[in-house]
Amino acid sequence: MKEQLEAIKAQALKELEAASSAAELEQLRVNYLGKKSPLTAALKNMGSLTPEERPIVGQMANSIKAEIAEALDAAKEKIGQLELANKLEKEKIDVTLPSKKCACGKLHPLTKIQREMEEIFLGMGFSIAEGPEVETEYYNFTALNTPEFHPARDVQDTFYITDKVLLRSQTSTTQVHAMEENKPPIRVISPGRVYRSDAVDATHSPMFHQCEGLVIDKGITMSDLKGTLLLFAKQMFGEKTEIRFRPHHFPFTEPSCEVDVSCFVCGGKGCSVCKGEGWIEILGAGMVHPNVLRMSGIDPEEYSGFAFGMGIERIVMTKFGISDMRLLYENDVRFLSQF
Ligand code: 2NM
Repeated sequence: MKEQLEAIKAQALKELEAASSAAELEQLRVNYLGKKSPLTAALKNMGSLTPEERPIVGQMANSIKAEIAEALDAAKEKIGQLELANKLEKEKIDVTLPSKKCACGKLHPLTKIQREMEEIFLGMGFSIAEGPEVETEYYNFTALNTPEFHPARDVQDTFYITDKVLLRSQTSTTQVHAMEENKPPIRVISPGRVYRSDAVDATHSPMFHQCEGLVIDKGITMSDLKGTLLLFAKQMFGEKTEIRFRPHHFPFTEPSCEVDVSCFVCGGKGCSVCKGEGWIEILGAGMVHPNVLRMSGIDPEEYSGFAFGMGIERIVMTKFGISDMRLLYENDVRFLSQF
């Protein structure tokens, strides 16, 4: 019987030694310490022993049980640590690996150029004035010295909401508010959306973006206008850019002019971008008409000012070589991702 018990112990310890997982250990615990273990079976045969032998064998069986239990605990501990180490090794993350590149959104080219313009004029001391896109006829036309029967006022050209309320056709509406609300000196630009009843084609859209500018102070002259626009052109189109003024007419300025920049592609020699001209028209400008100043409460005897206006689409298109304006409104990612 003793030999039998010793053999069970030896076998149990050998199997424990060889076990390599918590599941195997659990199986060994059931096998050697459970109800159907060989130890239990051996103890059931105690009846065949003499009364003297019984307590000795009983003690021996108990101590073997305790030894096996102890060996099991030790093996459990060892395997637990091994399994943890394996798990840690397997789940190790290299935080120094470069991350996956995610598809990144971009600014719309119109937004890009508008912000670039804002930065340039903010740098010259202008502030940004924004206002409503729904305006009255007064702010869109009358306050800007546009005669009552001027064609621009026609329903053919302007979107009217009622008799007197319309979608602004220029952002100078905002500048009229600026003149009414502030005392000179005034230096503002007003970027934003404007609306004109135009059919859609490669160069027209019923909604487009403008950036207009206004400076009013004592002694402002056409040279201030030229200096400001030259600085703007150089920052927008490159340091070598020159500008030229051609006489023009606007109701809100006198004198008025159109302004060209030397072609930023060929430098003025003539190429496909400037259509052989060497110059690209980018804006309209002039000295603010005395009537405009007077109507907004500024004395034209004391103050003078210049103003200018440009279409943002036209500048985006020339700068990026876009030949069809519709591309700017379709939001095709294949197009937008190029800028
Ligand atoms: C242009 C051309 C010339 C202009 C005039 C004004 C205001 F409010 F002072 F009268 N703002 N912008 C102006 C002048 C706009 O756009 C082609």
